[in-house]
Amino acid sequence: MTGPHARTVVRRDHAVIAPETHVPGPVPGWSGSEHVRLISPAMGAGFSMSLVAMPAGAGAGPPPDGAGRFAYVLEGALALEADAGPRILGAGGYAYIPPGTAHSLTASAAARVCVIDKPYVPVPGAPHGRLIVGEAADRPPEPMLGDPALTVRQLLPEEPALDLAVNLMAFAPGAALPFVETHVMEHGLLVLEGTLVYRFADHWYPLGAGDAVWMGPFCPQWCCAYGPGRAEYLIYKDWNREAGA
Ligand code: UGY
Ligand code: MN
Repeated sequence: MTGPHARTVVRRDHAVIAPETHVPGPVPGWSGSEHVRLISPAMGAGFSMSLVAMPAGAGAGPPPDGAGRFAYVLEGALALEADAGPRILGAGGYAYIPPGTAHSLTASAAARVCVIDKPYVPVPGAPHGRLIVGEAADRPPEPMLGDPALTVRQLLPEEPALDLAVNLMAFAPGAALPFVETHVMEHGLLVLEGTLVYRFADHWYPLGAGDAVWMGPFCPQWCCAYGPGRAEYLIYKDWNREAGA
C-alpha cells in the first residue's frame, strides 16, 4: 500500500505507469483474464498497450476493427491458431497478427502477455500486414550506433506491409542513449529488467521492471541504466509510414 504516494504521471506528451497503480478492468472477449490498459488513445496515444494475466485455457479478445496486434509473452505460454496449424509461444515468443486475420490466441499455461493494438495504416501496393511469429532469443542483438553496451534486437522485419517496429533494447550498467532523441514516432515501452533514469521532455524519472511508458510524438527522450545489473525494455514505435504528414 502506498497511500497517496505514486510514481505514476500522465502528461500531455508522456506518461509513466507504475505497477502499484494498476487497476484491471474487464474487456469483452478476454473473460477470465486480468486486463490492465497501460497506454490508450484516452491519454492521447495512437495505439493501445495492455498487460494481461491469463489463466490456463483463457482466450484473447479480438483486436479492434482495422488494428494489427502484436503480442509478446512475458511468462507462461500462448497457443496461436492462424493460417497454418497451432503454434506455441513460450516466454520471449511473440506474434504480429495483421488486421482482419481469423485467429485465436489461448493461454496453454497461465501467461502474462503484453499486447499492442495499432490501427493499421496501409500503403498503396503493399499487403495489409503479414503474420509473423518469432522468438526473441533468435533475434541477433545489434549495437546501437556502434556501442556494444547498448544493443537492439529488432523483433519485426522492416518491410512495406508493416507499419510498426517492436524492439528489445538492452543496456549494460552505465550505458545510455547516445543523444536526446526527438522524433515524430510515438513509443510504448515496458521495462522488463533492471533500473534506468529516463528523461522525458523536462522531467526525469527512475524506472524499474514493470514500469510502462508512453512517449508521444516529438517527446524529447534520453536514458541511462544505472545498474547494478543490465536493464532491458520492450519498445514499440509506429514505423515506415508518413507519420503526422
Ligand atoms: O528506436 C528508438 O527510437 C529508441 N532508441 N528510443 C528509445 O529508446 N527511447
Ligand atoms: Mn526513440
